[in-house]
Amino acid sequence: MKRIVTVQDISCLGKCSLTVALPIISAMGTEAVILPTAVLSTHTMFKGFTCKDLSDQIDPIAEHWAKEGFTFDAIYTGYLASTPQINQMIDFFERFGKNCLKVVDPAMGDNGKLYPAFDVAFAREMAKLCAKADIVLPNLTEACFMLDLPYSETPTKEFVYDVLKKMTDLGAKKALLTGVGFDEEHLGVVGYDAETGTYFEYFNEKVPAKYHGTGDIFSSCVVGALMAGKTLEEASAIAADFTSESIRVTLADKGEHWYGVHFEEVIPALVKRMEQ
Ligand code: PXL
Repeated sequence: MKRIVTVQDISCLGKCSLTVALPIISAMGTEAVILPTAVLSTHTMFKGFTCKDLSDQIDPIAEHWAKEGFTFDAIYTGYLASTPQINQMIDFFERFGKNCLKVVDPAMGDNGKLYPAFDVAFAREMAKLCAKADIVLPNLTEACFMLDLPYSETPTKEFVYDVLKKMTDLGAKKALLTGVGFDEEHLGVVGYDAETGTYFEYFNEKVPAKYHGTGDIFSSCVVGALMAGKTLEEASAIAADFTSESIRVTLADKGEHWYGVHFEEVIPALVKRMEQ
């Protein structure tokens, strides 16, 4: 069985980061080892959330794993809790990253804004971790902050292609931009493979709602599909369908769960699709 390690926070309530990565990656048939970056009462879109930064645990945990001789098929990083953790992850890549797929979701913002815990300096540092990755999975907000480009709600295809090219110019081999669309009716993902110089895209019908944690759900599903042997293009389509179906079933619940989506209801269909 493939074994990955995912590095992100535990938002105890909020349907994001580790509480979605674990069930999704496990359901897709890969062992998910976790390295928590912080424990929060909820994600940071709630008022008054608590947050315990776990930076001081990262190096001792990595040290123990190295002593035990553990290796990973992939490292997947998500929400990091503070700037020093970016350098800790660069060290972690050095230590465990050989013969291992390195996937970075630079989770730090959406809709043109950074999340409350972050600033522009954090985004610039995050670009350095993206430079060390095989695959980066930013949304347009995160990519624009890292590249110091103006964010647009309605980006042109040329702009999206340019952003992807610039993300890989940082050093990553492949980049996927999530949550982009070129018309009012569709939303999806556009990818670029710098090794072959090719772009690809996959869109679904746009669902008129925004929920938290959907980026984490998408990225977890991409990692799960890659570990199951799918290409990045196939993994993008599987993850985009899973995320958009999760949003659709949540909408039917009359907004009761504004803070996250009912991805649980779509897991059986995802497992079936992975068997094909
Ligand atoms: O879904 C991204 C995310 C992850 N972790 C925490 C967050 C957010 C988004 O707000 O606050 C703690």
